[in-house]
Amino acid sequence: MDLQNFIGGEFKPSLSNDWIDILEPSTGCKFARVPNSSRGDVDLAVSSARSAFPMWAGLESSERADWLDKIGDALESNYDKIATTESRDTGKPITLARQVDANRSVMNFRFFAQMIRERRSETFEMSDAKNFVSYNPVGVGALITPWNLPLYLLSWKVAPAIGMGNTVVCKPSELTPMTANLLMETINSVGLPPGVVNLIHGNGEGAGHDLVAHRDVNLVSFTGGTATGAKVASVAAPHFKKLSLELGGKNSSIVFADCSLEATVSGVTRSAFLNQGQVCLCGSRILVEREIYNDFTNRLVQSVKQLKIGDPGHEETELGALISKDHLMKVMRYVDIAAEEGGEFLTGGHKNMYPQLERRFSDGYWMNPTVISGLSVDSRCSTEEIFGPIVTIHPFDDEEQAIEIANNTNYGLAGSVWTEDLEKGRRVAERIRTGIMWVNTWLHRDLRTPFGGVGDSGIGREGGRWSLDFFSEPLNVCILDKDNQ
Ligand code: TXE
Repeated sequence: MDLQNFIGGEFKPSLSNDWIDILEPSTGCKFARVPNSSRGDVDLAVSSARSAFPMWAGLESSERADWLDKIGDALESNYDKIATTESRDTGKPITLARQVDANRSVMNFRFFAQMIRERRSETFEMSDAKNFVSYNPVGVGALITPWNLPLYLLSWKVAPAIGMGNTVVCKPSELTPMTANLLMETINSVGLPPGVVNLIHGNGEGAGHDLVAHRDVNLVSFTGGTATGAKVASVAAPHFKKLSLELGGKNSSIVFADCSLEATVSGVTRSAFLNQGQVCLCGSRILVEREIYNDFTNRLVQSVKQLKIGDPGHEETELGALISKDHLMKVMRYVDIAAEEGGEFLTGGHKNMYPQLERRFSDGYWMNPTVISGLSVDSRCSTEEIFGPIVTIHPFDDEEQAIEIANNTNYGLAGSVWTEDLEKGRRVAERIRTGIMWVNTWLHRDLRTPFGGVGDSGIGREGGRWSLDFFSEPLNVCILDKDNQ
């Protein structure tokens, strides 16, 4: 299957004759190709978005909200196709693809449709004047997304961006382009005006870079790795493009002795290994109060050993394949690093690296979930983003020490605290240098809340009104009231 770019309401062949193979992570087999788009393709896509901008920006926000609902409804009718496509393209379990990718992508469109309808302009009265704040679209947006939650993250950007009156060019990850293509088919099927949403395929250094650098792109919303985020920022910043960067994470799950043990073991396991640990919010360093360290560690190890790894298409599968061979190699390198750093493998490790699977998966990118103890909290495995099924576990003595350890990475995206003392939970959570903390839960998302990180985890916030703010420019009009002078 050869995918095409979507420009000006049409699927168009790329001007380049260069292709990128799309491989199925569970088998390593090629099943599609995407064009490795050239600068000429980027120019066409940006110019199409630019041409559509005045008409689209001129609509009433309620009209744009109606379009979002139409897209959400059409996506919902493709619910099963989204889930199976996403599961195949990413190697993630089908149940996860349904719950998160299919479900939440539909929700993103509906949620932002409602928020945009309810949004009111603000006024600020002075004794002799009145200020009216309105929110105007920024212009053409570049929306660049990664491979771990392809459609979910793309819909999270497209919906508020076009809802606020911008037109956009999307650049999905070259590793997982299938559901982005499906979204374009959906957008085409509902008849969204041509040029409002465009999509180019291609690699990051080429099409991604050219899109960010394009002089007619006013805004860049990027989710991906920290090193890439730095490159994107260095290209966008000199042109003062509006920029939001949601980057990596190294998040702590802080377990206190007074936690509800069973629920915590299950919550911490899920937080460590969901999507094979390939979620920027995953809790990949587990800090446990010393009093229960041995007991908790034993229970965690039992829980991890019970995780069902295998065919992503099976209903009972809990862990699938990693995204690519390169990524698997990068993650496995941390097993070597952990051994060099003196870690003890409680699950996985060199002796138990690969799961036993059917033959057809022998060329896929598989790895057993790995729990490592005995490492220093400053070790590379405990402070660097691995983005795979590897976690480290460490004891702590008191609240202060837990907070200190949780804050000793350059990242600051998320984290969780597990305790029956909710005051303590909140107190500790509020002292972590990060963007989002959960107490006794994880990945419990209210779409109205801010999402984003600090430090190496990025700049800016999206989500709820923060998305609407990012995808718009506030304009204040101050009118003198002569009668009150
Ligand atoms: O992502 P990249 P990669 C982390 C994780 C992973 C690392 C690298 O640690 O190991 O990042 O992953 C596009 N200009 N996360 O290499 O390269 C690229 O084509 C413009 C965390 O797959 O950051 C893709 O569409 N765009 C993350 C997108 O950026 C560029 C999720 C992300 O790719 C570009 C994924 C450039 N110069 C990985 N170079 C999270 N926060 O959830 C690449 N791209």
